[in-house]
Amino acid sequence: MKKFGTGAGEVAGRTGAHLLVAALEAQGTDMVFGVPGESYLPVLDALHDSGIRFITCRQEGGAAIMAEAQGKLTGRPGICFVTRGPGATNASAGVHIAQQDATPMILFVGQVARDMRHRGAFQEVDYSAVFGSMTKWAVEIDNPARIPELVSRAFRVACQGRPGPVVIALPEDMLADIADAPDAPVAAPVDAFPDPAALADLAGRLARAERPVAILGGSGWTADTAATFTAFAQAHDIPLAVEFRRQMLVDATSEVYAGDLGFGANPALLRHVKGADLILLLGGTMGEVPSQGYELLTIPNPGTPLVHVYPGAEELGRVYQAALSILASPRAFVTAGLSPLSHSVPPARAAWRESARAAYRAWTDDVPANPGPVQMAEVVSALRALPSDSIMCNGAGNYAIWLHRFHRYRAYGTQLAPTSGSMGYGLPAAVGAKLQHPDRTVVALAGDGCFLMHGQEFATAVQHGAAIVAVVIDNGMYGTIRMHQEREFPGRVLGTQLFSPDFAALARAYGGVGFTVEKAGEFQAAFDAAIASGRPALVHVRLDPEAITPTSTLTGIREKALAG
Ligand SMILES: Cc1ncc(C[n+]2csc(CCOP(=O)(O)OP(=O)(O)O)c2C)c(N)n1
Ligand SMILES: [Mg+2]
Repeated sequence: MKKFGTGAGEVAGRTGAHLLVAALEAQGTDMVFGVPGESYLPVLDALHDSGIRFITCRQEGGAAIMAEAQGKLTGRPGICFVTRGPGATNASAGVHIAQQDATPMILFVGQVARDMRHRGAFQEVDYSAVFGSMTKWAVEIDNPARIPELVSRAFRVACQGRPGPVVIALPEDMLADIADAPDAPVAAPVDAFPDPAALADLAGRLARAERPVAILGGSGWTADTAATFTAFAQAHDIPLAVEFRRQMLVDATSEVYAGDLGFGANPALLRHVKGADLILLLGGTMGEVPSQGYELLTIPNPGTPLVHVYPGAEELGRVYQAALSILASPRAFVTAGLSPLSHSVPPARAAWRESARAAYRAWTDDVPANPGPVQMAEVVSALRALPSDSIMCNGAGNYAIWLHRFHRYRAYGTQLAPTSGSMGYGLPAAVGAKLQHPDRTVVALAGDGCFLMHGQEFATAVQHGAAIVAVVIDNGMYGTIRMHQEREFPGRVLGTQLFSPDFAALARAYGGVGFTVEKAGEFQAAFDAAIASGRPALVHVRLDPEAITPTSTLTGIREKALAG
């Protein structure tokens, strides 16, 4: 590392860029994602001599998503570097996902020189204004001596309470300035722990409940806490549901797992939630999607007694006035809160738990046959057969319905899926995940629309040796929107048709391997070969456009709408 001496080897200071890289190293960062820019050249130079790996990406949205995915997997902020203006606005795709998913993440952005600000200088952006509502904190550092202070604070802000993204703007001249400042210690975020009186209250409620349901969601979990809570639920016959895209919080083979509250949720699960006499909401918020458009619980009085456990006070009582609010992260609640909740189980509960479980099995065991030769059941069965630590990544599109409904997520850290419904997430998330866990199978499931939103990051996978497997479900359209179009304006198709490239050839052109599946019975062999190749691979699945959901066809939806 370049240091600046006043004589006899004495260190008088470091550049802002060196202070920044040292601050990241002090927090344990060993990998960052980004697209380079002239606005932060000194940082690239400082990274040159560091132990931090810079993953060069092709578009800042992809880079930010990779960082967000790492944040989801590790619980520590994923780090992304982008240039000012267009780099920052491209990266906003990942920042918004981190905000909605409560994922710790820090985006560093170049900024115009300090003496040029507020003139509309080249690529100038007011970061607090642009990112203010999308982040927990957006800050510009104009004094290099404050880098250790503000970067360590950013790590805390990103992790503490409700986790989320932080944006730090770095004026380019500041990065070259020299300052004398000691490194800050590693930020050790603190957890909110449950109040013993609240736990005693909850223990009484649980002991009396004949039809409890626990709904798990949010972030701030670990593999241990998720498994421990499931074991508690098993010992006490409490059915577990999860919020939208949080399937990995409960082992789907566990006898307490009752399914997910996503789009198109199992009507029998909704009946169980509505019929519950106690709802324990742990780590989630029952936002628009899990609450089925704010219909499942009434606002502000949820109707059913609700106990809400959440790591940020600002969320407790924001929408629902719970019977009992507990300020605690899922991790802290499970660590400190479960023994006081031990109780003898009312006899009615076993049947209640079994009925919720039976409803889940009936909804998810068998994948219905679909129109056309290639069967989505083949895709699901190949995914189910993967090792239980395999990581499934997806964006938005009807193709994801099969994954969310039928795949058996077995463990925490095996699902990367944006609750914000952001298309294009799966591929870059898979690259971030594979670089984090090179020994695991990482699958990016995408539609023909979804894949090309960040498809260029397949080049990043090849360049950095991330042997992901992309499975592209190609139905020749933005299927979800076409489905809504047929429902609302039957037969008046506009803007939803897609003409796509030969995806397998595209993967090969990038330097990966590609397979095409267009007949029944071909998928498993192609998928196995993709994994066995040990290289970034893509399986292009041609799906009949009529196969719009597991249980409906496009024509059926149109005819129903026309019939009025
Ligand atoms: C970034 C972004 N843009 C647009 C949308 C709206 N949208 C949701 S699903 C969808 C179509 C997805 O198409 P595809 O990936 O091909 O999946 P399919 O529904 O056809 O299975 C669109 C356009 C979105 N969710 N995210
Ligand atoms: Mg499609």
